[in-house]
Amino acid sequence: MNSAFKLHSASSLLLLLGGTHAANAQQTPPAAIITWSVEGGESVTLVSSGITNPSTGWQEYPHVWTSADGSWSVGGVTKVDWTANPGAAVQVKLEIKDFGQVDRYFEFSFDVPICPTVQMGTTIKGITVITLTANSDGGMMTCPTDSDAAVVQFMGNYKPLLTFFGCPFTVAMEGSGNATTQLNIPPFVGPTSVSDVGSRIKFVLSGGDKATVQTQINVTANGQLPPPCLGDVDGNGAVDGFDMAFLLGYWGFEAGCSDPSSAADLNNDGTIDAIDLATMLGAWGPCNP
Ligand SMILES: [Ca+2]
Ligand SMILES: [Ca+2]
Repeated sequence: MNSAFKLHSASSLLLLLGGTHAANAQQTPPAAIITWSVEGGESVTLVSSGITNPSTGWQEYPHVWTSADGSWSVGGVTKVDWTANPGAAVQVKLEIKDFGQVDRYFEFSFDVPICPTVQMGTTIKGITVITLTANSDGGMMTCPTDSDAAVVQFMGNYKPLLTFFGCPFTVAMEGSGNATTQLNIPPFVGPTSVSDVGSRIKFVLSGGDKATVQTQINVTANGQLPPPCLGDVDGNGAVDGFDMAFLLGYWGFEAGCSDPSSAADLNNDGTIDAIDLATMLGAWGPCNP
């Protein structure tokens, strides 16, 4: 520890003793990654920080896109239930409209962070409902012809977990109206830990028609985490000097829930500050003595 760090630590303690607690700030959520491509064109990646719905506590990532010539549009929202800790729920709704006269190939992916990470083994289940709304000429949704195509593929930790609706796949209507197909994903044992959930969707939609894709994925922790020891950052069974040095080393940091520094954000308000230091001092000593 150099002298500058000691000085910094000392002034931090003085700040604690003399200052007032800052108002709780909303924790900065990590970004979701949403990617789309139309007609096999270059993929467009959107990094969205989203908003927290104050009434539900869910994190919501809205997304709306329209083509430059107005021939197609995509709208929807991805929602993540962080309050389900130690599990998580993810809902995605996409509405795709092809206003033109030609069939178009749409491709989407999304990856949303789960905070905190679900650990101790996971069980995953889900459901996808695809609805085709056809105009008077009828309509059709099919999967593309490339060999790796999947109409819906579920991801965890950025790796494929399950692939469904492999080609050939068709939802068709004669005349105007709706055609719906539903996919239930029975519960299955997932990865040991899951830090993000996503899906991949590819299909061709006929001109003049609309498709709605709604997906829900639930991740449940199989095991029980050991009882928490607030302030024991390194998990050595005591709140001690290492933990204090860690906290002071990240003093003033904005701690996103996926950042290593978030271990020192003991009150989960997104900032490492005097409140956390006071909490640590209050818990000083062995865990569960
Ligand atoms: Ca410790
Ligand atoms: Ca804090």
